[in-house]
This record gives sequence, structure tokens and C-alpha cells, in this order.
Amino acid sequence: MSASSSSALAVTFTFQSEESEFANVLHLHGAPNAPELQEHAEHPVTYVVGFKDAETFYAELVNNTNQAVKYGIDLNQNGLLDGSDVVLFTGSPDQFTIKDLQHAALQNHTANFLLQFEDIALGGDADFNDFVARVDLAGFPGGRGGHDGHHHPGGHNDYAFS
Ligand SMILES: [Ca+2]
Ligand SMILES: [Ca+2]
Ligand SMILES: [Ca+2]
Repeated sequence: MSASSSSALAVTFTFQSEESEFANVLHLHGAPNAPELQEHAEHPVTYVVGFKDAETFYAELVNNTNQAVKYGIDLNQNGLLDGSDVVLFTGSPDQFTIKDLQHAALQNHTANFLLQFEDIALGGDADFNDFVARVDLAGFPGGRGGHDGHHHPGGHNDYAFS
């Protein structure tokens, strides 16, 4: 039933844009010693997440207790969820885990998403452009080059879509 225990997922966040008076900072909730992603960061941050941890880890703004997030697929690739882009989730960050992102990747055949934060969830302007990041998934198949000769039907470790 379960995938190889050696499998893990690399989750990379890249800063896109912000329109906010707050200096928002993104991190992956649950990840120990997790690097943070600052506004206007030139370099992306990557977290390696085990399958078990994927169920509880989620992206959030570290310095904000009144936030909401929108996840989606930027079909027209303009760096914002707009037009006919696909919105997968809108709500509290803790309600959309890395596992949910993984499922979304499989269902939508993409490994690239946008997440857009609203940094005043209650009483704000709901523009969801206060911190915008791109998130990319990459799999580490447990059997790569090694002893795992099993074929895993539906073993969704590899996000090398197009
Ligand atoms: Ca804004
Ligand atoms: Ca778009
Ligand atoms: Ca806002």
C-alpha cells in the first residue's frame, strides 16, 4: 500500500511578488530548522519533506496570525491567479498541506503552483496579493538506481510532467 519509505518530496518556494505594507516571511510549518523565504528573496528555498511529514507540513507566513491563502495553477503564466487560472484552495494555511499539494499535482498533471497570501484574513481587503510565491514539487523515487525493482502502479513519486 504505502510507497517506499525512502521516498521524499522536494518542495521549492520562489518569491514572485508582494503588495503589502507588512514584511511578510514564508516558511514551511512543521519543518525543523526550516529556512525562511523573505520578500524579494533572490533565491528560492527548498524543503525535503518525507511522505509522513507531508500530511502535516504546510506553508504559512511566520509572522502573521490572521492570514489566508489561495493555491492555484497559473495557466496563463503571468505570476498571479487571475483570468481562467485554476484555483485549488482558498482558506486557512493549515487546511492545505504538502500532501494536498501532492494530490493536486497528480490530479492536475502539473508540479508547479502559485500560492497567494492575504495577510489580513479578517477585516482585510481580500486581494490575496500580499505575498505571492511559486511552489514547485520534485520527487525522489526511492528506487532510483538502486535495489527497488518493484513496479509501483500509481507510485506517484515522480513529478516530471512535461
Ligand atoms: Ca495587497
Ligand atoms: Ca495567471
Ligand atoms: Ca491584502
